[in-house]
Amino acid sequence: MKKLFPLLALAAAAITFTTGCGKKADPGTGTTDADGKKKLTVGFSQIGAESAWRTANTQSIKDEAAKRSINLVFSDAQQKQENQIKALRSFVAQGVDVIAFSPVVETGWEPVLQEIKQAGIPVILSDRAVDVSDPSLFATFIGADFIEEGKKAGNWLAEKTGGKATIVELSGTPGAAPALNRKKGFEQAIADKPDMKIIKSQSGDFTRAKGKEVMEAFLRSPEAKSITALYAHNDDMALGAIQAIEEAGLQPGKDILIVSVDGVKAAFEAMKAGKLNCTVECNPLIGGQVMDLAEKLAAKQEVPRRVFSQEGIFDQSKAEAELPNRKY
Ligand code: GYE
Repeated sequence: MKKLFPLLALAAAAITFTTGCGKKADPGTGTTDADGKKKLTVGFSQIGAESAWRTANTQSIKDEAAKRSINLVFSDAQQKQENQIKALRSFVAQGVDVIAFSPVVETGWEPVLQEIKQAGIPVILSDRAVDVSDPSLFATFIGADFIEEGKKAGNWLAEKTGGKATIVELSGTPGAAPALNRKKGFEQAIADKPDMKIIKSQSGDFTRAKGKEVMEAFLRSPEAKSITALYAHNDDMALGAIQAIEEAGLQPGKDILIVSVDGVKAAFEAMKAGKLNCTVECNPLIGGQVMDLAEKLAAKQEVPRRVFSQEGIFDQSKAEAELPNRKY
């Protein structure tokens, strides 16, 4: 990997030469800073742009890299694992200093992580975890506690309904850590509530469009009339479902109680309008924590294996006061 740096430096110099026309190199781009010192290069493979959460997360990563003058090689996988694997391999080929990525699903990463390990590049898992048997395949995982989020959603609904609800669930991308664990946590929270039942569960792939489509199907099913609550693994799917519920002539937030996860601005607006009842916060603004870890790993310092992001829970009563504070 070391051998590639002179090449990259040369390429950066060539770009400066051909585009600069005598002007000074922009210190925010390229692989060297204004004094010609080598910048830290971080390869980041993002899942896609499936939700407002993801868009805020991408922005946070990019902003933080720019702020620290880190050379960020960013790649968007459009929600496909194969694209992420390609991006990771290209980071190895480019000889980046640190690799960070947000794995779309939990499994299937061993071969590429092995290649990265052989190249001696430290790996940060950002936001989502992987399921691997060899713990040395990544250095650290920074992200939320998805089981805890699911529990918070389940506990809130149990309290709100006095332990009585006929629930439909919109789950996230199949095989994704937040989908698996938000389901698990919610089920744990309602396990001792015999009158709380999930009667349907289907993936809405974390998108608004799919959330709407699946909710429409739920509302066309023979059990439609019995539905009293919706649990959506993210706000975008809940917002899509709200549209479907309204189009079916029902009142979201009243005829069907809705609890979701993320805490994006649009969810707060929907709560203010009485259409969404509760959102469990999941903080996407982890760019600072990711870049802290990248800098430490590049400097061969020790980092914790697990770093948590902080999160809260908000219902309609807190929505209006919180709305102006929302940054995503
Ligand atoms: O909740 C969802 C996004 O991995 C925590 O991914 C993230 C989830 C987030 O698409 O909106």
